[in-house]
Amino acid sequence: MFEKILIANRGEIALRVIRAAREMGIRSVAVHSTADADAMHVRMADESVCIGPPSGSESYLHIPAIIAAAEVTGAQAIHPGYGFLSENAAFVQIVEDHGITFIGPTAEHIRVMGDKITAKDTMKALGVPCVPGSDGGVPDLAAARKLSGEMGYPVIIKATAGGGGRGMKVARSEQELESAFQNARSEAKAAFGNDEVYIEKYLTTPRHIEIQVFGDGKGQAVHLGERDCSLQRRHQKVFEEAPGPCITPEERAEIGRVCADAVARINYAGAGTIEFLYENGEFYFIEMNTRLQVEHPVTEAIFGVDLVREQIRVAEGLPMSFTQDDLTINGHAIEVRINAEKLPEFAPRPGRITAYHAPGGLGVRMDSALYDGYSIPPYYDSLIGKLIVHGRDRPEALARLDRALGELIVDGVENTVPLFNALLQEPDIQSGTYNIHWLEHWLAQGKLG
Ligand code: MV4
Repeated sequence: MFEKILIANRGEIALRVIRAAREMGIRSVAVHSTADADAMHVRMADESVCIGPPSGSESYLHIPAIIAAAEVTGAQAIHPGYGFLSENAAFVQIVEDHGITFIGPTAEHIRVMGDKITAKDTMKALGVPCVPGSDGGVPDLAAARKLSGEMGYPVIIKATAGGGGRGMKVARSEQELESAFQNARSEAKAAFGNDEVYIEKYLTTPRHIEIQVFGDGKGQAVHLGERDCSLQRRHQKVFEEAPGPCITPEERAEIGRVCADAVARINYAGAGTIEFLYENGEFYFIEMNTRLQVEHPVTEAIFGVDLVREQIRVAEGLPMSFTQDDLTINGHAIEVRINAEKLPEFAPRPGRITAYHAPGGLGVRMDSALYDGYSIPPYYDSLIGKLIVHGRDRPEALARLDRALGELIVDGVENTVPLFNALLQEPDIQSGTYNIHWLEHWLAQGKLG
């Protein structure tokens, strides 16, 4: 059993991991930049190590400093959280080469899923339904023209090394193909140093439905249903819910079984998310994320499990504490992301928090590293809290969200709370009738001013 683990992250996710570790009797080591000396994760951990100056690349991304911190404190394992080094295969290899356990999947699984063509090939071979498209990379414009003509427009051109929406171009007709193809290539080259692209049929009005999977690394795996994360702005999720308002129990059982079987067969270890586009009752695989996601609490709420505890157990070589038959859905959960951003532009607003009060009561969870008087530094992302509500059904969760937002006080920096107050008034949000374009259309109509 681990006696001490290091958390290579900051903010609310660092607290999330420290809390799970403490409940398991495991001591925690926080690492921090000089800008985060007063951060809550440093205060909450059992010990802390300063690993560098403010910029992420010189601190939370600086592998030698993190390895040194683990070595000097005697931490036996490292939890990466999300972002930063969480999907960096080279980091995982270095951690393991130093005799430290990485709490997450193997370097090889991260590498496979990081290359979007290899990920798709792997999933397809495992029986996961994929978006129709090119067989691997598309070498030149002539090949792109031929395939797109056969498949029919619209098509989407994606970077093999991309993901999360970076380096994608849509071509709605053959006339648009040449510039879309060349732009996708040059953007991919500039962003990832790799200009390989692939092509898919463009789905015009899908929902983003992702399946939570969990493996023990030894051929056992389960699924924990889906989350609907369709409400996004510029590929940043703002509102997530589980179960998906449009997914039937039969659809869940079927796609869940396919996903759990797929990750079992590759001996996947730990938490993973298989992302799909969902349109006209069909699921189409797009990407797999090999980390714990920001929105994992909605899954924890409806299944009553602690996913970080399970990650730590599996990293220790223990079995998961549940089987598929133990996993049943209880009610409905919604998460909203509270970002230090000025609306309607979503412009980052670092600064001092002059008052903070977290909501409470039945079915309310506030994951945040804020405190009264804290200064949000300008160097990192703008997520300052996640409000998660759980109710017996979706209407109860929506009412609870409205009530909890009313209790929440975050003064001193503008933030995204007014967005959620406005969204709760919308009939489409109340009914769960939205797709991946809904939020951008709504914002373009000037609904936030
Ligand atoms: C697509 C698509 C339509 N058709 N692929 C964007 C992020 C990346 N993970 C995949 N993305 C998309 N891939 C096909 N074949 C539309 C998107 C997309 C999107 C997906 C999920 C959530 C929000 C989105 C917003 C714009 C485009």
